Amino acid sequence: MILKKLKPMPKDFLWGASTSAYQVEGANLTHGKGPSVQDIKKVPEGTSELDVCADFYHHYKEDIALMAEMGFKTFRFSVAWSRILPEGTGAVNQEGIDFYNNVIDECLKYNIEPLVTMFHFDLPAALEKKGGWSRRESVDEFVNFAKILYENYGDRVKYWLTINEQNVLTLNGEVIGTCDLKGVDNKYKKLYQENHHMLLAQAKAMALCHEMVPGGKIGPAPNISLVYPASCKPKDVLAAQNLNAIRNWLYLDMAVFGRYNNLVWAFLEEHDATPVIEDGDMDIMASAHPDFIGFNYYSTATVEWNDGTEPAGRGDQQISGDEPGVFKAYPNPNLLRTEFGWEIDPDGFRATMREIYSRYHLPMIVTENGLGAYDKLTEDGKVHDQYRIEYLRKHIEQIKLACSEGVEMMGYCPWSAIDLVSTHEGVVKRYGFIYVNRDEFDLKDLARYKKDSFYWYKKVIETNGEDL
Ligand code: BGP
Repeated sequence: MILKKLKPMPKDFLWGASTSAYQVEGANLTHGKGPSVQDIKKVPEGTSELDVCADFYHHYKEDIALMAEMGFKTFRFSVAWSRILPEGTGAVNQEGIDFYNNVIDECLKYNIEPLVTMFHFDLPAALEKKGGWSRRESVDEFVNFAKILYENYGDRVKYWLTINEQNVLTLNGEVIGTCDLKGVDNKYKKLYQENHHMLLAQAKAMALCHEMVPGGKIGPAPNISLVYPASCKPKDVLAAQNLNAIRNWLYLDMAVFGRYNNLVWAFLEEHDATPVIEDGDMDIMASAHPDFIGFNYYSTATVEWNDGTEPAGRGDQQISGDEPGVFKAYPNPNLLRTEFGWEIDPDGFRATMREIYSRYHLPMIVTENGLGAYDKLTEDGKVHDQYRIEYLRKHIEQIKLACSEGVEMMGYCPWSAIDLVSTHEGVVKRYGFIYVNRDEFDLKDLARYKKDSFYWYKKVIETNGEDL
């Protein structure tokens, strides 16, 4: 459909951007914080440790002031579970509670609505040592953490996200450093049991939010990429449906309808990997409801039929691996790629928004979207990131089109508000509107510089998306 008359963006549209605790804060083993799985993982060769990152822990006032200067209506950040509870359960670290109190108050000072992710890839290492999400106890541990967050911040935080990219945790945990499958007999059995516990924890946390936070709104935050068939061969269409179910719909069907997607269930039966479901679990899943859907979007995925004769292949958040007998990744020849090999597909963004909305009919907020690049700081302190502006402009255009087509969009939070450490590609893969002056190993002065995209996004927000 080509629309000539676009509707204006919703008046209270939440323009903002995102970060996550372990990638931005630094101070990872100080101020009472316990280690998380990210702090004990083997750092990929040639990339920095997480002890400093962008040093948001010490720069948050300056950084939030810059976000306010851009006109942010919201700021999505995550709480490091092990900063609040160094052991994952038990004693609370008051300094951690205070830190996020300060961050929240600083946002509110500028009328920036905090959008808080409860868990973004950084399970406390103490819990991981006991078996992490594979244990049934992990459900209560997460709910206990959620309760502490609601008690402490629920008077000021209205918007909550449960688990960042649970689908990436399940499908690509080894790449992002959240799990180790060496020596595991049936990886599906392990991963989907953990996944079941996370789904249950999410359902309970959503219900508890509605009980404890007056006017609180909560939703999931999976990474959703619509999957295309490589051709119109019927078998390629089946392969695309397979990956759509495994990668996307399992998570949203469960969050919204409280039921297992049938294709995924059949896949798990086939691999002797159905999770143990205790009495009452499915009632809990079915009775919890999100108020909105948060989702991260970087690109679509394309797959072809896989007859099962080739071995499995590994991908990352955006590059699909191969699953024998289920799907095989297919590089889309119609799309350009970022310097880091991720496909760029703004039209696919609209297709993804349309599809999610037609399945679930809930308002949506984009919790991540953006371009990782090797930005360069010029001698006069500028960063000319026209490529990022182009990327974001094309994606925002698609939000405007989707809104005009009746899709309910609440907000847009690109990744990332400020430069931070990538999940597995170091500091050199930058996403921010704000440049942080450091290299992989040379911390320099950590000074903040406004990139060209900073001024551009400020104008976009000022005009509520009219002036792109
Ligand atoms: C998402 C994660 C983020 C973020 C982003 C970019 O999967 O939620 O934490 O890092 O991807 O990925 P990367 O850092 O690998 O470029």
